[in-house]
Amino acid sequence: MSLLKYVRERFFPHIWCPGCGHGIILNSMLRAFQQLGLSRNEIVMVSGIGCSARISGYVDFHTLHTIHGRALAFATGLKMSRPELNVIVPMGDGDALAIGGNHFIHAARRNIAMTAIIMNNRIYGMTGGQFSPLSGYGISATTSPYKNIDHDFDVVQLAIAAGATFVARTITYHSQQMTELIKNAVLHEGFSVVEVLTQCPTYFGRRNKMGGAVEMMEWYKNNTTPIGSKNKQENPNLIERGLFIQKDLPEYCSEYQKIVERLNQKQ
Ligand SMILES: Cc1ncc(C[n+]2csc(CCOP(=O)(O)OP(=O)(O)O)c2C)c(N)n1
Ligand code: SF4
Repeated sequence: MSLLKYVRERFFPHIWCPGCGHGIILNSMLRAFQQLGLSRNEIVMVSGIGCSARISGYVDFHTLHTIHGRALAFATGLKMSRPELNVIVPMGDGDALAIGGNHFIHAARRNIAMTAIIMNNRIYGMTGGQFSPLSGYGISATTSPYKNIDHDFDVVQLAIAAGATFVARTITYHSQQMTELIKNAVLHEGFSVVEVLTQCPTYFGRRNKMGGAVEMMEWYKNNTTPIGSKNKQENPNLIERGLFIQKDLPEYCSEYQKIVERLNQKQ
């Protein structure tokens, strides 16, 4: 069945550059919702600011396009008042982990049931290609013309350490794996994180001489491997992809509801 029912056709053509990975993520995400049989009214998409965050304009769910770095804070308020809705929060690496880093770790720690999708292109795309905390050492960006001397960190490890109960990573090349992971993330009763390594050919690719979108997708394909694979043992520098952790812990809204019920009984 067509995915068009989920899309606001009146807002097309979209703003993304040719070859940008954000469109692939939108596609995989919509397939996940369709396979779960979700209607438009059951989904709320909350985003901040960035090329990635523009995604919420193109989907015909309940949507909130909020402020840079604060999507998870808005989403938390929304989920607390309407816990029955599926809250999806797509964020760029800057949005989620630079200005929004504090909100990210605390949303993970609370285990509130929503799905954070980190669209990690390792750069600030929207504002012209400044380096982000995920760019990594030795990367060229408009703000590091002599190469970046900041080290990056591992989003998956950070999310697990902060308490996220579902943490996965994939790449735009593996769009079917992305759909599967997003489906399971949405079904998970707790804070779920899906990191997608994606290409920004306009800024990251061009400045770092990685070629166009196809070459960048090939780079990610060749430099990632399934979790625990033989390939990883032989090539420790490969980045693992797949589902890293899924565990059951009390969910924030349910715990809050228990307090409300306890107090109501007392009265
Ligand atoms: C409070 C605030 N600070 C800074 C900005 C400027 N700004 C807009 S988008 C952005 C970063 C975008 O990068 P990312 O979140 O990684 O998304 P991408 O555009 O790469 O998809 C910044 C710094 C802003 N809009 N608001
Ligand atoms: S600047 Fe980069 S992230 Fe933004 S739309 Fe273009 S390719 Fe995508």
